[in-house]
Amino acid sequence: MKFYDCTTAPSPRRVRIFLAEKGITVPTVQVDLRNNEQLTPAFRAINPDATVPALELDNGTRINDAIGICVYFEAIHPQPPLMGATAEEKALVASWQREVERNGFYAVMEAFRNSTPGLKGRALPGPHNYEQIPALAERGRLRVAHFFQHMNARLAESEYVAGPRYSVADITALITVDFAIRAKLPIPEEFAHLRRWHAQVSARPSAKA
Ligand SMILES: N[C@@H](CCC(=O)N[C@@H](CS)C(=O)NCC(=O)O)C(=O)O
Repeated sequence: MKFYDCTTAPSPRRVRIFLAEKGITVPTVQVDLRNNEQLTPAFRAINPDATVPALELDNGTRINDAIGICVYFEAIHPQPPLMGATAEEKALVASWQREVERNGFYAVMEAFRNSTPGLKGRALPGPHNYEQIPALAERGRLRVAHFFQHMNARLAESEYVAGPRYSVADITALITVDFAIRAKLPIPEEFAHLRRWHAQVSARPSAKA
C-alpha cells in the first residue's frame, strides 16, 4: 500500500488525522505541490485528477479521494468508528461531513485560491487551469463568516460536529478551520462554542498529523 501525501495541504491531512485516530501507519510518498509535481505525467499516471491524497492498494487499485480513502480504512479497520456506529449515527456523520465540506471547506478554498498570488491561473485544483476571479474570493470570505456562525450555533448544542462522539465530520471541520486561519480568516472572538470545540479537537494527538 502507498499513500500519496503533501504535509502542507489540507486534504491529505484529513486522511492523516483519520489514520492517526485509528492508529494505522501506511508507507507514504510526499508529492511536492509547491513545485507542481502533481501536474507531472508521472503523477498524473497515478492520479489523473492531479491531486493529493491518493492511495494505491497492493493489488494496484487506486483511490483518489480523501473520503473514499477514509471509507476504505473504516471498512478494514472499524475501531474506533469514525463514520458512525449505528444507522442513525452513520447518517448524521455523513450529513454533517458533507455540509462542512460544502459550506466550509469549499468556501475557504474559494476565498484562498482566488486571491493568493502564487495560485494565479490555478484557481481550482485539478488537471485544468482556471483564472482567479476576485469576486469569488470576496464571496468565499462571506461564506466562511456564515460557516463560522453556523458551526458556533451547532457546537453550542453538541459536543462534536455530528453529535456526542468524535467523527470524520470533526476531522473535516478541523482541517477547514485551520485552512481558514492560514488564509487569514480566524475564528471571530465572539464564537465561544466554536473556539471551545477547536481547542478540544486540536488537543488530540491526531491533530499533529
Ligand atoms: N478529490 C480530492 C481533491 C483534493 C485536493 O483538492 N487536493 C489539493 C490539496 S488540498 C491538491 O492536490 N491540489 C493540487 C493543486 O492545487 O494543483 C479529495 O478531496 O480528496
